[in-house]
Amino acid sequence: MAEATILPRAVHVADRGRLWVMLYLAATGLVLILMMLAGLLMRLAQSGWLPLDPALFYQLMTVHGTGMVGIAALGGAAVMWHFLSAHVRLHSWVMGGNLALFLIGVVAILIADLIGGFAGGWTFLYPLPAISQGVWPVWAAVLHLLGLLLVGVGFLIWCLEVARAIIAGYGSLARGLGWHVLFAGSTRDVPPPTVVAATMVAIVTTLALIAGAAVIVMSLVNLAFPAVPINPLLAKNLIYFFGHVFINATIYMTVTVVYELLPRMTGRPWKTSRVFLAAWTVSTVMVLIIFPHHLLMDFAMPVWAAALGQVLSYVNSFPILIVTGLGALAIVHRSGLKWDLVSALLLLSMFGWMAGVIPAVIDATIAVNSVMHNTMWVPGHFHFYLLLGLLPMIFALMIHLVRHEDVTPHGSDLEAVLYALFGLGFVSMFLLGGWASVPRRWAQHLPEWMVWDQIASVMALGVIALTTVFVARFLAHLPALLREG
Ligand code: HEM
Ligand SMILES: [Cu+2]
Repeated sequence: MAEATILPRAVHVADRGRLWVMLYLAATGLVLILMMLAGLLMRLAQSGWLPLDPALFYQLMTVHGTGMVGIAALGGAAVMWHFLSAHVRLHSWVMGGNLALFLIGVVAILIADLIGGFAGGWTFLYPLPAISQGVWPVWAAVLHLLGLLLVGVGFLIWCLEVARAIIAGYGSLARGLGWHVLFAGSTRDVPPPTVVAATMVAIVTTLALIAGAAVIVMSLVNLAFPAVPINPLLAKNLIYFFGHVFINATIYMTVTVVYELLPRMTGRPWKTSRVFLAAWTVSTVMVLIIFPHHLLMDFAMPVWAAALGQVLSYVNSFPILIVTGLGALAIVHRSGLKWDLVSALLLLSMFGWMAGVIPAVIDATIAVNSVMHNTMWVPGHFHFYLLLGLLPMIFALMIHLVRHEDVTPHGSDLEAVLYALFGLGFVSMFLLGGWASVPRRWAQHLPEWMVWDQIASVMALGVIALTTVFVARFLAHLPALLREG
């Protein structure tokens, strides 16, 4: 393997940032398994196999949705920081500060949801937090939103540090996106793919978090002074701008593992082409403006916004997917890449991301959305790209960090194959349910729907078992890694 000779192994240099990356990954792994178990409980309840109080179902749904989105960001932050720190100088205390705020926020959210009974969903759509019809007290809604705010502030500081480091290293965010190369044909200071992705993430996540914080503060004011109303359409726009951009950015964080590891494993560098830069710039703009695809059924929205939401959703996903997918294929093709657990996870992630976009694009079509809106199709599409696209990227870094040789032991790639099969089975059941118009977010299902719920429960068990194998491998080596670091 040419790994050590072709590219600098700067990321392997012991430093404090590395320690934080390890702790992030450990926290990600543990919370991930817990949240998956919460998901399993929900699926078992829908299957009719587990009697679960509907109020508890919605609390678990809120904990699961919020927790998973948070964990996607935490794991994504670990991956991106790990690779970005080889290209720019980052202050590692920011990682510690963000983790502290994250954990305090998580405790607040767990108390608010599981003890206080808050169950307004991860989208906390106004005016639901304030109007619970007595299901949860006001303090629970307040505590949940405060917890979210803490997590958001932590990530905002984190994003600003990433932006600062890129500006210090490359001159400006525009140069981080490679505009001097793209528009002026410069060949100097060409940003590597990881820097381009990180620049995009810093820009869009900062904007998302500001909108999120604004609407959370507005909701908190409304909870304290119910006489002060919020324009519901404004609140919904802010929430879905925040939610859409934030969760989308997590996969732009994790994709850096593909840009960095595939080249090392094949000895072929991933060059930054102008097409690559153009794709990232186009997506930077579009990911910010396509969120109205979450409001296609809101008649109060202007028609042009819905039309833009549909058309741009088609265009948005493809540029980065194509440059990443084709780039990965070009690097892997006849490279002699050894088939092991890490390479299998990376290739699975490319598949999961690309295939997962298809049901998303279908749902962003207004004519389809009128039927599919709020059916199981929606969790079908996002579980697809998060479970089979985003998570394998995070697992790939975990396993990469603990393998002693350049490849993992022979046969371990079977674990990735099994994970893919169980995962595909699991998400297909959501999609099939959606196809049959089974509504999403229903604690209890009709007997006709239960067969999909039951198969999904069995598949979820497999997904959880393999996730536990990946995470346990990482955790088992963690003490040794921390001592090295
Ligand atoms: C074994 C793995 C998993 C299981 C069993 C599971 C199960 C579920 C179930 C049953 C629902 C509710 C569906 C409904 O009736 O509307 C749900 C919703 C959700 N899940 Fe998962 N899930 C898993 C993994 C994930 C992962 C990996 C993520 C993200 C990284 C995720 C994010 C979400 C989100 C954001 C929601 C929406 C909650 C809401 O509607 O407010 N899940 N999941
Ligand atoms: Cu969206």
